[in-house]
Amino acid sequence: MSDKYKNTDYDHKSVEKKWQEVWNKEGTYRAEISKAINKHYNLFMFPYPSAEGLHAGHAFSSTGSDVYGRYMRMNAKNVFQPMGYDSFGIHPENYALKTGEHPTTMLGRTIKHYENQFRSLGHGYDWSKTVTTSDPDYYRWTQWLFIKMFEKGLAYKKKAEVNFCPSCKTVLADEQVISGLCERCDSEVVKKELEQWFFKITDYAERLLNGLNEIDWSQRVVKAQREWIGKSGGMIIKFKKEDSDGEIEVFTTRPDTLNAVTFLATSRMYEEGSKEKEGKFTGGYAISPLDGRKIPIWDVNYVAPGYGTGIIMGVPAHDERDMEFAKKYQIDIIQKEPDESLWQELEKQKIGRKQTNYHLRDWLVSRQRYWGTPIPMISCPKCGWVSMPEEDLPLVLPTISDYKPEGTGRGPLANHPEYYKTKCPKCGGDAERETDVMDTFVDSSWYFLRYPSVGLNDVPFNGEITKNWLPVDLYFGGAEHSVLHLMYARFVTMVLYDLKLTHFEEPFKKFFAHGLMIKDGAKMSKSRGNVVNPDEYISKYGADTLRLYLMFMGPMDGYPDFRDTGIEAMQRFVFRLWRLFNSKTEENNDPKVDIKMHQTIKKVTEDIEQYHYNTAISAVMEYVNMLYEYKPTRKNLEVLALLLAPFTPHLCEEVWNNILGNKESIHLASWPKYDPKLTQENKTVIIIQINGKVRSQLEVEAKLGQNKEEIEKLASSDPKIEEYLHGKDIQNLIFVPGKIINFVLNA
Ligand code: ANZ
Ligand code: ZN
Repeated sequence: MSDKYKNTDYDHKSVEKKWQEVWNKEGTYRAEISKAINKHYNLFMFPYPSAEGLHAGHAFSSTGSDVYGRYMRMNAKNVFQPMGYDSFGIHPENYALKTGEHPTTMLGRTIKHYENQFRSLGHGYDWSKTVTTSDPDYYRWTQWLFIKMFEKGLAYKKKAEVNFCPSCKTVLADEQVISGLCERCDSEVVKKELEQWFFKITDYAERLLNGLNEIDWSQRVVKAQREWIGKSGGMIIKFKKEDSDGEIEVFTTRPDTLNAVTFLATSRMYEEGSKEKEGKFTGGYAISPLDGRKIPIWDVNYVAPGYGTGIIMGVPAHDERDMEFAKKYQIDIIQKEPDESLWQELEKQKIGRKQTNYHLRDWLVSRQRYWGTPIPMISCPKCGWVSMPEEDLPLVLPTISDYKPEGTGRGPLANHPEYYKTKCPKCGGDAERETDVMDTFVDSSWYFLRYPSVGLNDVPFNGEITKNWLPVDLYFGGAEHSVLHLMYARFVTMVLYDLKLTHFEEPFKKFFAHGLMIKDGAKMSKSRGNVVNPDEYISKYGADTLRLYLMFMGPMDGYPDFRDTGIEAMQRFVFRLWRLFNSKTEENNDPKVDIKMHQTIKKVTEDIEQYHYNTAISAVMEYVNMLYEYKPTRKNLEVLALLLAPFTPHLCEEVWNNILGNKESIHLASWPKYDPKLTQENKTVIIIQINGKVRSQLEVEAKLGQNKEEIEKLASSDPKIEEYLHGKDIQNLIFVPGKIINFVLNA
């Protein structure tokens, strides 16, 4: 063991910088793309570079993904962990408008900063395989994808009433309208009739639904996708009009309630997000097919056009919305029990026909903005819509300065004849390019296919490489993408499968939805002034302390609370680790320590596999306590370094090389194995309280749990507890053997 560390404090700045340079130089995290045996494709959702840099939420979630990737690498997996930038779209464009720069200039700066931050966090990305969606080398293939969609009849243009945000001056997909308001700026969304491009995702509704049974995803995300697809089995029922030969068809999931219908309602007054039910009697009547009753026809605001037939049968007795409406307008209410036999009856008499409906709508992919992938379509007066020849791609987005949206219903490119005036690829006559650009979700719908093939310029993704590396083994990302990005990526993958370009229908075998980090008990926001800038914390405490603290705060899928006092306590723990690694080792110690070591390996292994990083770290802390008490063997320290390597990669690399004297990177070393004979437990859990409030817990040998002094010692060195004790006097200590230890502190 080297002497030079004795009594020296741990200098995170020089250690972290040194190892980041070494990893970069030696390509420690480069995947061997050509050698795909035992592969693990570890993907994290790439960010929008639409601010000066990453925020602490990114640091939290990306560390969660990195820990898993590092763990898999130490388990002999050939890990591929890339990073890139979702750099087109309204988020970066708005940010550029704010800073008064052209998006290209702005992104040149911010992307560099994002990359430096990812590096300074110590993440093990393969930087030789990065994608930037606004780069022509990338978006030429997004355009290629659009053309494939068009050729397959899955891209079409139609006049549609669309959601329009007057403040963002653009069209929004249904998913981007949250109870009538724009998801980005909260302005009230209005309806506009515009010609729009759509992708026919509805053709895939049933497959998108069935595929959910095949994948291992966070259950809340699966549930959100099911609901978004919204399959319902129902019936279309025909009503005759009273005064003409006309017929009205309604869609219902409850034909068994037809005997209690008292009105029909059309969608003619439909409004998005309105709460109060409104309506107007049309003056017309229909005839109930069951008993010939006269049924008034109303126009109402709560029936949506474009779902079912856009007309409903109102059954106040069995439907709450209809009841509310009927009461308000004094429409009859008939109390009759539902009649199951009507399902058969109505079909037999040809009054009704069974129909399956989906809530899923076609994906609106055109945007009247500037900063997006240009749509490679040409409108010819003779030939109609013609796609560009593939060999002419990329269709480069021109650099223009008047890119601010005007809200006229046409994008800024429509002011640039030098861009849109062209010739028809079919007949050679005068024609015009589409001036809308694509929704950013098209860019991100296929980026995971590009990563392993980055550098190949003649194909979007190489067949052999794709066969070897896809699907993604673990996708780590935010639950807010449950229905947009994750649905679109699945859809696009299925289309490519049908085109025989991929061998799988589901792109992400596993998806883990991480939680959201908060600060001092509240959501982070600029107005609250509680936004955590990871750079400051890395500089003050080091990336390892930050990583360890982020992973220790709470469950990865919860709402962990970031507190400055917490990270300070974690820094003291990191120093404690450092002193331990630098202490003298023994050749043999108490057999208890060996048992604890094997139990810790088991616990950390099992916890990491379930992303329970916080409890894995707690187990390591208990082990550290024991090593302080009994003096470690060299083996004990080796195991400690290995178990912590995914969490504190720099410190462990330093220890591995310069204290334990190994030659290769700890991150390429093997994960420790435990001996099952040594891990059988006889344990109790001691609850640790501060002033009667539960603050942490200890898992200890049953016998040890009876010992007041020992438990006091262990409990006070738990960083969560240390944080409370720091600088305070203990007035009283209450100990219930085997159960509770309560520190009573003065105020
Ligand atoms: C009569 C009835 C009686 C209904 C009852 C429900 C309960 P899901 O499951 O979402 O498919 N509906 C049909 N078309 C609609 C539209 N365009 N806008 C708003 N509501 C519409 O729900 C289908 C049910 O929602 C249909 O069944 C219809 O109301 C209503 F006790 O018909 B029901
Ligand atoms: Zn033509």
